[in-house]
Amino acid sequence: MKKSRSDLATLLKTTQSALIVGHITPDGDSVGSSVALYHLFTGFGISTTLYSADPYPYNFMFIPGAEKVVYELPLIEPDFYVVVDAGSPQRTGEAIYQQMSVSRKPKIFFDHHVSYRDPGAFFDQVFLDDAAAATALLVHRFMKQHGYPMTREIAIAIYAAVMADTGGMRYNSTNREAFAVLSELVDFVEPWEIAAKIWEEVPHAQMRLLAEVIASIRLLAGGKAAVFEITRAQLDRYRLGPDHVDSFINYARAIAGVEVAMRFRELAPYRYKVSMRSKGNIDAAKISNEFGGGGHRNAAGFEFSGTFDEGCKLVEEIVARVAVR
Ligand SMILES: [Mn+2]
Repeated sequence: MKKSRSDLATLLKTTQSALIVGHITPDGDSVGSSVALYHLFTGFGISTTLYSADPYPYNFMFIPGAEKVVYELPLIEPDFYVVVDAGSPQRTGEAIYQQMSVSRKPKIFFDHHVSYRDPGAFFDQVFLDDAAAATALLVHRFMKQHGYPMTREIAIAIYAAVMADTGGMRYNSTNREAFAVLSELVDFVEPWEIAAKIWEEVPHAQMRLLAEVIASIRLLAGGKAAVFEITRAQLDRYRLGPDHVDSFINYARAIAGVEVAMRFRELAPYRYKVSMRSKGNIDAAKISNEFGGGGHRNAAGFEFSGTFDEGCKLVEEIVARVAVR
């Protein structure tokens, strides 16, 4: 027998507890969307666990409520689960994915990634729109739809998430809805303060590593691709985590003539997490799908086995193939 489908608005009135999870190596949208829902749920009197498999990035910890995050799964199961911004339920992390897979509790999905084909098979209710500039905007739509009042805490979370996923309203995903929602939220937040918290609290060690990385950028495919590596030794030397190097790719992408920037971050010997940012004509999601990864048109990623030099060779081939127009 097919289980009856649950919807979030009803769950908020009929349940006592919830667990919210974003994706592994969380970004600002994952954190902001999670925290916004955390405040919404606790406002309904729901005991809410804000869970993450990986640490929240340091520059989004200023969002009120982000400090509530826990990195251990609670022993008691919640009445329902919410997954945000993850692309697929697997990208929430191994432990939580296993738990949700065997659970009969309702599961809700908020996302704007296109890579996941059949969310209805896993989730009871799906808020999915790949035209949304950030998952947090889908949270905002849900609140609007039900007339839930905006608060300062929720506004900060949503504002920060949208700023993060649009690169400060600069990326291709930036649209009318993003501007309209931020404009509405200005009644609740200080825009300059949020921008400063996200981008202008850079540790000195991070800036020094950035200088090293910028000097190492390789231009490939006739200058269409900018590629660089971040090794584990470098992160160790500067005592930095992956969240400190997330923004580096934007400097590679900013070089004139570059259509796609790729960052090879070493996970283990001969194993890299590759992040891609493209400017316009190159479809990053299409490239990453070939490697079993996913993402958006202008921001995608995958894992790569081999040396950095082998990776560069592959980038040359791929870009030569996809950059034809
Ligand atoms: Mn997102």
